[in-house]
Amino acid sequence: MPYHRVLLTGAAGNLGRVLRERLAGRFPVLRLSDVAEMAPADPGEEVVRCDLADADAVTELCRDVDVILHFGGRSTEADWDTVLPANIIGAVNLWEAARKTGVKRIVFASSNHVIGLHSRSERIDHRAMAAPDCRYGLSKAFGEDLAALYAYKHGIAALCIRIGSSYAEPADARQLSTWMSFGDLVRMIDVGLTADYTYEIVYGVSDNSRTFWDNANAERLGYTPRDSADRFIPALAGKTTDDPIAERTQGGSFSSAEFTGDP
Ligand code: NAI
Ligand code: 15L
Repeated sequence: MPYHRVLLTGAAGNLGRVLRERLAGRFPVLRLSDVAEMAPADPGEEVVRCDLADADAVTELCRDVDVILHFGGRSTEADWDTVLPANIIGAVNLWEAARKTGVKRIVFASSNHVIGLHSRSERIDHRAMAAPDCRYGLSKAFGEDLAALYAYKHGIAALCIRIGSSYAEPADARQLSTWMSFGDLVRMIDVGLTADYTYEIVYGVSDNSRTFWDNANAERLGYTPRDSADRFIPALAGKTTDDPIAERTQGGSFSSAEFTGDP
């Protein structure tokens, strides 16, 4: 891989810690960043504490970086005072820093909550209209559009991965549709690092027979998932909720929280 220094934001988080372990030794330098404390640097690592809302600090963070894996930010619903600086100001700062420092590619951890208000009866692909199910989902939709601006206008390629539910194992009936194994997450990141594209949206999901999503765009780019939530069907198929909005929509409980629309 032609990259010398790879920057991972969100390195203290759940997926950040998984990626730190699984990407170890893959690049000459893995620069790890988060606003929270991280374990000290191992050989081949740099650890840089940085708040994404601090534009000057983010510009310094991006110096001498070849590619960014952007996993940092608020990862669940919250009030605007939390979502705005972490995910909207933070994304603006990151893409602007990338432009200023000459970074040419960003792999973005977007979310299924960009399209969470679509019904589970629909099978949608990457071209479906955005239907954010919460402020957090809207901030990810903004991140995707921001990535498009910088891709088409400034030549910073972006792969926006609308991650479903990435955990060691699926936890409930919904995640039989949305689960992405850690192995498949790394495989998708590899697509983001190596495929030839300017701007793409894909779904971050394993090969689940109950998927809500047509992920042909990811397959076209070279993604071949090796895992599936299907072996958990007997244990989890009955693990539904008694919340009709959550059960009807792809975003689940993110959709139903604060819901005051037409049920
Ligand atoms: P997480 O909440 O465990 O990790 C996010 C990290 O971002 C945290 O360590 C946090 O300290 C850091 N962060 C928050 N605000 C920041 C700021 N202002 N400046 C710098 N760092 C900041 O979340 P997780 O599960 O590891 O997810 C990683 C990314 O993937 C997130 O962007 C999330 O939205 C996205 N994602 C995750 C999914 C999952 O199933 N885990 C599903 C869909 C998207
Ligand atoms: C997300 O975007 C969240 O970051 C994660 O915590 C999960 O809840 C996931 O979506 C999901 O939809 O299961």
